[in-house]
Amino acid sequence: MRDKVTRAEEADAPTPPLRLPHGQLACAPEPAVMGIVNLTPDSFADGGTLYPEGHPEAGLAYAAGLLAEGAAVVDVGGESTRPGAIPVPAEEEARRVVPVVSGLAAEGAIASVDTTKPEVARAAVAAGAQIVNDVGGGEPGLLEVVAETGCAYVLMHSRGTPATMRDLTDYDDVVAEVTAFLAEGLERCVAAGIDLDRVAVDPGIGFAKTAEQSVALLRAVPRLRGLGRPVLVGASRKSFLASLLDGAPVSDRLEGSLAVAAVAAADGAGILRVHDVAATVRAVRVGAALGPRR
Ligand code: PMM
Repeated sequence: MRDKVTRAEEADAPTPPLRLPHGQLACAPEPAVMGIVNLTPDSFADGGTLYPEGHPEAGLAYAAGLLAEGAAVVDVGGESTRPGAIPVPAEEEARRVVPVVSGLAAEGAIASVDTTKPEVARAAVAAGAQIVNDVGGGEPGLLEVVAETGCAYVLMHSRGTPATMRDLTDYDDVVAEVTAFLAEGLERCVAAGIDLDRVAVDPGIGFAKTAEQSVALLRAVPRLRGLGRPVLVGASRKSFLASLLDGAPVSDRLEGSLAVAAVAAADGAGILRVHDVAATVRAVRVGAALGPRR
């Protein structure tokens, strides 16, 4: 009974916006849609088509398309995080992301940089990125850059590295442990001098999680909202969908991704990181209208 009351209270609390260096990102009444631009030769979802070495035009044109489809933010990444991916040196990663970030900033668009490296974050923020999307869980060096530059920050739960995370899925209670990690991470942000109105939290779907654990975390969005910050959900085209959809390959995961987006919107998620922007914008509009769920 107590649990029910808590869930209902959490579902009713308004989702705060994310404060940016220039303005803010509204995360309610519908979640902000964050479109993905992976500038890597080995991305699992788009096969590296946006990475013609030294030619940012393809990445920029693609990003402009996502904005036209309704993305509120474009997340630019230069290193694949898929399990087993090969690490990229910071200099090379910055060379990939900076031209696209600065092109987006020049157009007045909100760019986010997907990185775990302080040097890359610093270069991208200098080029105009307003959000550092940290899939590394908050290393002190990266928090320092966020505090110094005044950018916004996504704190994501993960364990290990892309090389090791598949073997790091032992949890007693995945929802409790991820929630505790994020709560502790928010405290580390405060200690580093980062105002919490600039921070979003993310359970890290697929990062050191089995399919069942990813599903449990998606069901826990109302509870994660209890942390008081916008909850980012990154589930688009991910492999847990294959286990729900008879092994569907990446190319057959659109409907599953949209189902997650609609339910996450109904549950009050603040930001959805997705590949298929136009379809997701429509799905979340309906999902948000049907929430909050009880
Ligand atoms: N997933 C990926 C990369 N970056 N960032 C956040 N905040 N949350 C995620 O779930 C996340 C991320 C991996 O997916 P991709 O290879 O399709 O970009």
